[in-house]
Amino acid sequence: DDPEKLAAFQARIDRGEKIEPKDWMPEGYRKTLIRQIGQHAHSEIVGQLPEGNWVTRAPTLERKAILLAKVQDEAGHGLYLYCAAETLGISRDEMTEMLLDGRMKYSSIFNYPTLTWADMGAVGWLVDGAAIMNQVPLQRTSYGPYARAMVRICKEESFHQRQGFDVMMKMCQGSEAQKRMAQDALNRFWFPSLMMFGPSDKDSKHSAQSMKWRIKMNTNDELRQKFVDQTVPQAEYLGLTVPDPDLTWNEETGHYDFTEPDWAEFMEVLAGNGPCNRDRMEARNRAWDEGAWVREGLMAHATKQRAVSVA
Ligand code: FAQ
Repeated sequence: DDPEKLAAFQARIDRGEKIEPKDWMPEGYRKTLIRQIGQHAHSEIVGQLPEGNWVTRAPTLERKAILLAKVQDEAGHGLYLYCAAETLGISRDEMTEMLLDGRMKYSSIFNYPTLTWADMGAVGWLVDGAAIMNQVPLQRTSYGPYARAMVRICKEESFHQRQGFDVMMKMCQGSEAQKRMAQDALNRFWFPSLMMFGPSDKDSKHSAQSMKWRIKMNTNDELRQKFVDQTVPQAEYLGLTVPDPDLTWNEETGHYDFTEPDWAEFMEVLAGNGPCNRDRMEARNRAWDEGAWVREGLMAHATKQRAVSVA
């Protein structure tokens, strides 16, 4: 890229201007955004699977309606995000194919199973909680379509987080067995939720450049710390124990000290060897194959309509 153009581009970012689809941008900026927005979109779509697992088994009609609405919101988020990525010159089909053949990732968290109803509480409370922590600052990200998509997505994610906390509250006010289920869900989802923020800053290969371009507004460790600080008092309120014996409030820093997740496990999950990676990819591949006739039908219809309007 031409150094003068690069400098002018960086100056726009530094002034806090939004970059729009038709503006000049460095190839690396475009590629990073496609990677990050695409990964985010795929996460929303794959993220429907662990919760979809409980739609037919929700304990009441009301809980079922709420869960169904949440899962539908996730489909909507995926679609907005694919549209935002499409403004960068890639198609949704291309991104889907890249997900299916392993060239693109989705969030590690969705490779963990949802074993009990309490997991619906833990996913809403912790997974959506972590998602919000990451996404609220992204409302100010430098790429216009991404920033605008985040505004609506964050509103819906807040509702998701509250419904998860509400499920946890009910469980924690319930029988001993229900409390044990809630604690077990927290035990299993705590460290995987901390992994959602990505590797520690010293191992994050993209953070420095992405922050310079304001594609990311914070480092992975900053957001992870904020999440821990926010979530620990919520666990206390629920009467649950965070599964980290070394978790302590640090008067000096004004933050909690906590144990880092097991990064070897994180790398294994990223490499495709988490508990549910194969199931998730199989489900997405099946949906893609079984939906082929719909896509073909729509294309045939569109071609016909075009022919009619030309004639
Ligand atoms: N999982 O250099 P960095 C949701 C990869 S919320 C998988 O630090 P970066 C809502 C990373 O891609 C979840 N891969 O990378 C919901 C890179 O690999 P690459 C989605 C991960 O991009 C709730 C490598 O590691 N949210 O779905 C993960 O600067 C409930 C090096 O890492 C977003 O995507 C991970 N956890 O920072 C839905 C938010 N972490 O591509 C349903 C937007 C890192 O070079 C139910 N994304 N990697 O091969 C971001 O903010 C960033 O992309 C990070 C990673 C922070 C995730």
